[in-house]
Amino acid sequence: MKERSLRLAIQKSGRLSKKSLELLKAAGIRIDNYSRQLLVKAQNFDLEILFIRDDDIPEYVQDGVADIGIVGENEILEARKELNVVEKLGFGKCRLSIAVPKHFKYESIKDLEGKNIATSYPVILENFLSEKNINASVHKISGAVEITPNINLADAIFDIVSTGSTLVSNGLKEVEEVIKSEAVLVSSKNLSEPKKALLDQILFRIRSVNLAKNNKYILLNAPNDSLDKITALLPGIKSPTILPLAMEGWSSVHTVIEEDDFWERIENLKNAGAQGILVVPIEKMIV
Ligand code: PRT
Ligand code: ZN
Repeated sequence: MKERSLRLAIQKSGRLSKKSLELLKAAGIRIDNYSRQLLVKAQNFDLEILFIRDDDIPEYVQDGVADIGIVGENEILEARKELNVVEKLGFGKCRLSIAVPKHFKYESIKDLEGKNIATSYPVILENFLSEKNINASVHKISGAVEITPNINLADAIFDIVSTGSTLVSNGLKEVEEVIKSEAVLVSSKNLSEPKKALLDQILFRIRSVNLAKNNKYILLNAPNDSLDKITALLPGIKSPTILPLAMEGWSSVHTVIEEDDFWERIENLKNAGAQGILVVPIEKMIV
């Protein structure tokens, strides 16, 4: 019997859905007509996509109902499932923090002793409190955690924070950052060899896409007597390409630089004599 395709679980509708689909598309995996279906086959890759709630993804992947999944690290830690985290994906970034009403005189974690804390992530919170030797009562609440202190249901909350504006608009302040999280690609611990090979192919594509996103192709002109200074400022994948310009005494320099320290590097390049700097996005990058 032919083994079924590799099956990927992604969030059906929520904060990670759009980015997960965009990543598949950028990796050249085509899925048509996916609206409102639970399970869809990719057009041009031996892959099925299962659309489910994010809370269910860790369990489905552990049990082998899906082979791989895209989910927030927070959901994996909370679910305590045995999974392999294959790759961090760089989207869905947030932190999970403890927050208290803004007038609460908070000096240290000891101020949480004996308090009631509401959260949708009791496992992560209990681990943190026991690591810090704090006895507090943890109440599991499934939604709108941020309103509980205002209605006297809790003294503090533990929740996902991204910009922090939800906390502020509920009169709360962030006092302890417990973990950082982002979307990750996870896989079941017992994939068959053919499925592992498919996963490797997908992973190779995802890495090329994400690497390209974090890098820019840069072209600039420089007088030949500044070339040493300029190439010293450019890391490149190997080393920069240098081509003579039609104008005597000038060259064109091409290389790849990382997005992170981009502006700082451009500034240094200008100071070293670079002119006509062009910066171009890269679509895929294979190293
Ligand atoms: O229906 P389903 O169960 O699939 O979805 P869900 O409602 O449980 O999850 P969803 O779609 O809200 O979030 C999915 C994942 O996105 C989370 O598990 C996190 O890994 C990640 N993520 C990233 C976030 C946020 N950022 C975020 N800001 N998840 C939730 N939030 C909430 C947060 O709780 C707060 O109440 O957004 C609100 C606004 O945040 P501020 O700080 O920007 O105001
Ligand atoms: Zn959920």
